[in-house]
Amino acid sequence: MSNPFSLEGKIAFVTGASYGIGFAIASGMAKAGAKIVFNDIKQELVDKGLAAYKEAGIDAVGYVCDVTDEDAVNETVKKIEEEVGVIDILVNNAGIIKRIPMIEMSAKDFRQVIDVDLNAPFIVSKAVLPSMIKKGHGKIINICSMMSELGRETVSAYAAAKGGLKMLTRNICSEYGEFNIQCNGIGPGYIETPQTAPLRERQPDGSRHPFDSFIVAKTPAARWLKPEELAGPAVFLASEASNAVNGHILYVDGGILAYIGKQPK
Ligand code: NAP
Ligand code: GCO
Repeated sequence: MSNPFSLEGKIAFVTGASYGIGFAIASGMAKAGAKIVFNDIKQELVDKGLAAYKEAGIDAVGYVCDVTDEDAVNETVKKIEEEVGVIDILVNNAGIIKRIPMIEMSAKDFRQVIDVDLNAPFIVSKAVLPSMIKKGHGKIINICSMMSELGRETVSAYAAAKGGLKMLTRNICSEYGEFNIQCNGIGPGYIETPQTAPLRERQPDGSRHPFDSFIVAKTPAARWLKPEELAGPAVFLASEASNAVNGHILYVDGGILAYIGKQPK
């Protein structure tokens, strides 16, 4: 019996994966046998990503593409299909956040976050679905968030986008499950990446950032999680082992959603 967790012979397209969570997920998928394709907005970041993958012994293929630009996405998916092959696994990872109190946030800023974190997963999923349907299988994994379930100050646009991404995940499952396509989400907890670096910056007196201490108290393991800890769940959702899992958001949060938080001393 073949290994149901293997990704041998599969092509995985991970958006925004020059570094951070995308890079960690792509690296885990490569170790499971997948051929990795990724994109980033700037050539210099694609080059940086290619060097990092090479350093990790991964022969990845990179494309410059802004995931919010539908024409560019369609052109890139066409190029991937011609140059690498039909995409079996899509990870909608690319994302931004703007931490601004809602009443101070411009509509332009709000729209930009929605554009990258919600509209883009729609655009990229729409671009890869026809070939998945033709091929008779496909996996789409949307990188959701704690903010798919919870709100907090200053992240109104991001929470709206990630809440919407949870429902887009469920709708792709509902609309395309009959074509043997599984669409699930991963909801990471608080992960040590450039996106959260401002929340972990040491204070001028050398003490921990208040938000850093807050998250440590809200996480049962009393620590921030690492990007690499998302790779195993992503490989599971990308593999045949999860063919009966659809429309599910797998929270990889160290237990945050289950925990009221440590009582302050
Ligand atoms: P990150 O370090 O900021 O990396 C985001 C990546 O997305 C970068 O490579 C970025 O490229 C790329 N990107 C942004 N806008 C893009 C666009 N329009 N087109 C193409 N690529 C674009 O973020 P991360 O922490 O790795 O997060 C990755 C995903 O996980 C995001 O969806 C984020 O919302 C989600 N997430 C993160 C955490 C966390 O704690 N870190 C937790 C839950 C969910 P550039 O450098 O060129 O902008
Ligand atoms: C924030 C953080 C979070 C994480 C992640 C949590 O400002 O609260 O950036 O939003 O990025 O989404 O799951």
